Amino acid sequence: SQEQLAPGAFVLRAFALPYVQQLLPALAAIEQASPFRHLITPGGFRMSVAMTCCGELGWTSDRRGYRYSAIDPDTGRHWPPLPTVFLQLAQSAAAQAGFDGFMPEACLINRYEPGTRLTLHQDKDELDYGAPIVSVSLGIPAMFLFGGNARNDKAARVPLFHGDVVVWGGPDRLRFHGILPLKEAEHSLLGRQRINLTFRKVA
Ligand code: MD5
Ligand code: FE
Repeated sequence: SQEQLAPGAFVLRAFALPYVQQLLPALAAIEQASPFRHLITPGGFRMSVAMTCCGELGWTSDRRGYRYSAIDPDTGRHWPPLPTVFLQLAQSAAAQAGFDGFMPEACLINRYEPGTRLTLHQDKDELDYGAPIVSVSLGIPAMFLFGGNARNDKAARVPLFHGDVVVWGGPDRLRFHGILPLKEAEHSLLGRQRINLTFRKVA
């Protein structure tokens, strides 16, 4: 099923389910090459979300700022390449929402455990705001906060479940958004965690 949250925001419920069996081993290999880590924000706070990346570019943060980089600062090596199944999923979801020819350079991988949250923010480190962002939810459920173009705009709450994909494009690409602290839960394949993949065209 397809829900439209806003003119440029589409929830594709269960869209990723046919890919899960191939996604999980690919994810395990990425984790082994570039392990999850808790990044430090420029303000000095440790993020409660654990993160890694794959693709030509990965997103990272430290006291000096946020940036995309071809090198994983924790390993000194390139990020692992984007697995074919990741690209196939991202491109077919983007096309389903009306964005043909989506070519992401980066896949950010966020890991949440019960209690983990992501405070309201905008994603503004990409140069090409015309391209969509594709987000894939796996594992235990989360409550997504979909805000407006100003931090204080009231945010809608959208539950996201295992296999759901959201595509943000056009006018809704720069909305404030976040994730409420996850409730205690266990998923049959992923255990006590939620994994979120976000595919981005950076440059
Ligand atoms: C998550 N991750 O569930 C979310 C999914 C992040 C992040 O927010 O920055 O890693 S991506 C949600 C998103 C991305 C871009 C635009 C909008 C939402 N939006 O305009 O609402 O871990
Ligand atoms: Fe974000």
